[in-house]
Formats: sequence, structure tokens, C-alpha cells
Amino acid sequence: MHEKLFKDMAQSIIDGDNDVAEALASQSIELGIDPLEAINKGFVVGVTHVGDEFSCGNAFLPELVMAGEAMKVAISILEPELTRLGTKREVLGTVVIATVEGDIHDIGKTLVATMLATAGFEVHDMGVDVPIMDIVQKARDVDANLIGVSALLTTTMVKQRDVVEAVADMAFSEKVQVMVGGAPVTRAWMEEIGADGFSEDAIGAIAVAKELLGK
Ligand code: B1M
Repeated sequence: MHEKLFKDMAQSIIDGDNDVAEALASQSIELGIDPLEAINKGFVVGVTHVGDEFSCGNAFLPELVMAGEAMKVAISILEPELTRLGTKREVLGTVVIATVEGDIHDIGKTLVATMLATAGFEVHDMGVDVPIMDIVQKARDVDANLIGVSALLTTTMVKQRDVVEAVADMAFSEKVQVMVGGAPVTRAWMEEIGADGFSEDAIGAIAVAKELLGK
């Protein structure tokens, strides 16, 4: 129904055009389009295309950076709408979430954090490039039930294992579960490192978090 708009959204990211991305995100709100649909069918299609072109050598770092910036602009417009649409309910649990040390990709992690908050979790988003012990210490400080760790690089996903090990080494009064995610992360990887949960997207992360906490 909104195919043309979704196509233009993808193109705005491919062009790295912040102004157009911002205008299209606002337009989708005015049209009453589900913000998550706009993100997934529109903007993510563009950023995935740029990533694919980058891996084939047809696009270069500046294009990747510009696409990332335009993506952030679009999401910053849609995020308050995601939050507004989420109905307030009892707090389901406390989550500490971060992108691991050495990794500065924050778009997917922030989306997961927003969706968890929208679903009723108290979310402490520590940002990107966060040292493992800081994540685990924060979980202890806020009495978290769940730690969410995002990694977008094959070289940084190994840090997710360090989080699982650090949690096991640090005595928590209650069990703290670890959920992992990010483009290169798979269920097999989750099992290999002994994490408790995995989701390939932000919507799935809500279901996994609820299941892990028995909600
Ligand atoms: Co980078 N990058 N990047 N990048 N980048 C990738 C990841 C890459 C796959 C591109 C490619 O080559 N095709 C590649 C990794 C290759 C690999 O390791 N196998 C790559 C590379 C190589 C790099 C650099 C090393 C490039 C360089 O400098 N030579 C560099 C690394 C910097 C660093 O981190 N140290 C780099 C830098 C960047 C930018 C800064 C330019 C920019 C990030 C901007 C930002 O985040 N603020 C960027 C971008 C934009 C990408 C791509 C194109 C898009 C990532 C994105 O935002 N996707 C990406 C290619 C791709 O993934 N197709 C790429 C949209 C987002 C909504 O999806 O993040 O996957 P995603 O999150 C999803 C799910 O994964 C899941 O839910 C989210 C929502 O559905 N999810 C979770 C994520 N976290 C979760 C946590 C959970 C559960 C689910 O539980 C806790």
C-alpha cells in the first residue's frame, strides 16, 4: 500500500540524505504507518543494500557512514512514536543492554532497547563500545534480570562469550540471564557460548526476554 514511500525511504538511506530521510519518517507518522513497518520495510532495506555493496567493494566507508547517519536521523524521528504507541503496563523486569567493546554499531541495539522499553521492561541502555566488566557491574548495580549484548562484527561477537563468562564468575543473588543478538549472531552461536537467549530482530527480542523471565 505504501510501497512508493518505503522505496523512497530506502533510497534516502542509500543516498545518505538526512533531510529526505527525516521528512519521509515524519510523513509516515502523519500517514499513520506503523513505525516499525516503516523502519523494516523502508529504511532497513536501504542500509542493508549499502552494507551489501560495501562487502562487494562497490561502496566505501564514507557511504557506509552516511547511510548510518541518515538511518539514525530517521530512527530518531520514529522512536518517540514507537514509545508513544507502547501502552504502559507493569514493569516486566530490568534489562541492561549494550553493544560490546570494540563495536560502535548502535542502530539495531537502540531499536531493541526501545522495543523492550515499549513492552514494559525497565531498560538501561549503556550505549556502544562498552567494556564487559562495566556491563556486568551495571547489571549488579541496578539489580538486572537480563543483560542484552549486541555485536555486529564477527571480530566483536566473541565478547558476548566474555559477558556470559563474567556473569558466571560474578556471584549474583538472583540468576541474571544473557540475551545475544546482532547481524552475525545465530542460535548456534548462542548455544556455543552458553547464553540464555537469542533473537534475530527487535520484535523477537521482546518475546525472548519475556520467555526468559517467565512473563
Ligand atoms: Co558497519 N559493518 N562497520 N558500520 N555496518 C556491517 C556490520 C557489515 C556487515 C557491512 C558489510 O561488510 N556488509 C560489516 C561487518 C562484517 C563482519 O564482521 N562480518 C561492517 C564493517 C566491516 C564495519 C567496519 C569495520 C568498517 C571499517 O571501518 N572498515 C566499521 C567497524 C566500526 C566498529 O564498530 N569498530 C563499521 C562502521 C560502520 C558505521 C559507523 C559506518 C555504521 C554504523 C552506524 C551506527 O550504528 N551508528 C555502519 C553500518 C551502518 C553498517 C551496516 C551497513 C548496517 C548496520 C545497521 O544499522 N543495520 C552493516 C551491514 C548489515 O548489517 N547489513 C554493517 C540496521 C539495524 C536495524 O540492524 O544492527 O542488524 P542490526 O540490528 C537488528 C538485528 O541484528 C537485531 O535486532 C535489530 C533490529 O531488528 N539485534 C539484536 C541487534 N542487536 C540485538 C541484540 C539483541 C537481540 C537482537 O539482544 C540483546
